[in-house]
Amino acid sequence: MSHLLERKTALILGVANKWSIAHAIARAFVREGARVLLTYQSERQKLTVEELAAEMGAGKALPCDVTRDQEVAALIEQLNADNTTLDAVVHSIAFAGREDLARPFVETSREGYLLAQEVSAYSLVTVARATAPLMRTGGALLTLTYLGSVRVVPNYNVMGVAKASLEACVRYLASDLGPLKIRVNAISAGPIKTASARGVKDFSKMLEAVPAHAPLRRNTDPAEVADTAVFLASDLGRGVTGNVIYVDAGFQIMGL
Ligand code: 1JT
Repeated sequence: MSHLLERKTALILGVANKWSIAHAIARAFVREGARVLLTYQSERQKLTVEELAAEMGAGKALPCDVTRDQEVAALIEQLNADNTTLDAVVHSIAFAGREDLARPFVETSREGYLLAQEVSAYSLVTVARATAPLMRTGGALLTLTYLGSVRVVPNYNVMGVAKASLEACVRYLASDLGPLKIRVNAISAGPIKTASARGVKDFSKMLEAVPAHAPLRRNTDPAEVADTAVFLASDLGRGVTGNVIYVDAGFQIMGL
């Protein structure tokens, strides 16, 4: 089971710190022999992501705020200048206003709704369009989602609607990019205590509730999400596209 990603290059967007799901994915990709390139959102994150890249043996850290077209274009230009061919792209990016994850969903403002959609769903379309030409011999595009897209999970609110949109984007992109041998899939992870999740109202309560109901009687480990990402990015995943794979200790199958 070793070196499933030998001779592959992966671009990973969304490493913010060592608790990021993208960080676990990057480490697993390096373990499997991939050359890994990371991006960071702002100058504020530059040093942290550069240090994490060096620590895990990733190749490079490049700036890219996915809501700025010029930054996405500059990233692609840089990769082209370096003669980079991509085999895998991981999109692990989401944002919503804190107040929208605490008040009733019915109170969601137009601005809050559009912001969550832009950063959390439309950015996958941006990334797909920009990176597809670099996946010269085909490739795998992956994103992260959560059960709140298809079920009502208290407080997930506007993010649930954005993730529903993201999952639909996965299907339409898989259809468009399939002829180019680019596969597009999402991993629906169980709740994980990342920096983003930490600020969310009642998040700790949810982490405590999952083990009581999940078939595996425990929470989700970022390392097992990462191993599913390895599978999807590797040739083992070659027949899988347009899917949402649940890595959630089985929680999603339960009715009660
Ligand atoms: C964002 C945040 C996206 C938290 C997220 C997220 N995707 C999953 N989580 C964790 C989570 C959050 C809530 C939840 C269940 C899981 C924070 C803001 C940026 C985007 O509700 C039950 C609220």
